[in-house]
Amino acid sequence: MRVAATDLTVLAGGVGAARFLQGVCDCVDRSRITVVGNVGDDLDVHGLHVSPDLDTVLYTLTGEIDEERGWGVRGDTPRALERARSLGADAWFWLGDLDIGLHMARTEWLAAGEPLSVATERLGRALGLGLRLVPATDDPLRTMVELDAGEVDFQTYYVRRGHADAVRGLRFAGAESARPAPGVIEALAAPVVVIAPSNPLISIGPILAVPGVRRALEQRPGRAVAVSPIVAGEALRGPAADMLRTLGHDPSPVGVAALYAGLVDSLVIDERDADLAAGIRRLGIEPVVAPAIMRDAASRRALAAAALEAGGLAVAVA
Ligand code: FO1
Repeated sequence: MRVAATDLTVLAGGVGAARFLQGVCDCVDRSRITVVGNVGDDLDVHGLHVSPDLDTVLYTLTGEIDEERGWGVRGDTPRALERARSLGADAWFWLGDLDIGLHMARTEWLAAGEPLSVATERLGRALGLGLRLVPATDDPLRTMVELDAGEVDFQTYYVRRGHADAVRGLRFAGAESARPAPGVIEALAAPVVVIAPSNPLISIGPILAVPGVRRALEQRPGRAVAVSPIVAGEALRGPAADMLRTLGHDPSPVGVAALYAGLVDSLVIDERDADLAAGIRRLGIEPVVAPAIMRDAASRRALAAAALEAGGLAVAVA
C-alpha cells in the first residue's frame, strides 16, 4: 500500500483527543493530518464490532457527535436497544439506532475479510472526515483491566461497572503479535507528532504496545509533543488520575512526563501546573505552559495551537 507523506500525526484516544483534534483541524488543513487511534477499547457486542475511540474521533470531526456525552451520534434514538432489551437481550452497552447502522456496515466489511484500517477509511470517506484516521493495528488488541474482583475487558470495567473499581493492573491482550496497521510507522516519521490529551495508560498505552510503535516514536526524525490530560491533579475527563495513583504513578503532569520520557520533546501543561515545570525538565522534556481546559471551540483551538507551535509547526489561528 502506498502511503502519502503526512505533516502532522496525532496519537489519539477518545473524547479528550477528539475535542483537541477539533482545535487541530482549525489550525491545519485536514489533508495534512494523520490520526492514529486506540483500539484497546473495541468490543464485539450483539454480533457487532464497535470501535468507540475511532468512532468518537469520526463523529466529532464530522459534526455528528453528541457533544454533551462526548460519544455517539447527536439526537440518536435507542429503539433497537430497547427492543432487544424487551426481548430479553443483555443490552448493557448503550447503542443508538444510527450508531448501530455504522457498526453494521463495519461488521459486514470485517466479516468479508477487510482489515479494520480499510473499513475505517471507508467510513471516513463516506462521512466526509477529510483526514486520515488509522487504527493502531488491524489485529485484535484488547485492553484488559485487573480489578480486585478479577480481570475484565475494558468496557466491562468502564461502562458495565461504571469505572468505580480500583485498577490493580492493565494488560493489552494480543499486543505481542499485533502488527502496526499500514501507514502507522510511516506516520510516526512526520515532522510533528502530537500525543493528544488522552489517558496515557489506557488510551495511548495500547497504541505504544503495538510492536514497533514505541521504537518508531523514540527514533522519530521530527519533533514530538504531548498534551497533559491531567490538570491540577485531576483528569480532564474519566478515571485517569485515580488509575495513575493505584498503578503507582504520580497523578500529575510530572507523572505523565515520566511515562512519556524519551518519546516526546515537549509536554503542554496547564497554567495551574506551571510550578511543576522544573520536575518535567529534569525528565528531559520541555514544559510548555498554556490554558489546557477545553471548554469551547476557541479554547480547543488555542490548546492545539500551543501544541503545534511547540512542535515547530507554523499555525495561523484566526
Ligand atoms: N460510554 C458509557 O459510559 N456508556 C455507554 O453505554 C457507552 C456506549 C458507547 C457506544 C458507542 C461508543 O462509540 C461509545 C460508547 N461509550 C459509552 C463511550 C466509551 O465507552 C468510552 O468513551 C471510551 O471507550 C473511552 O475512551
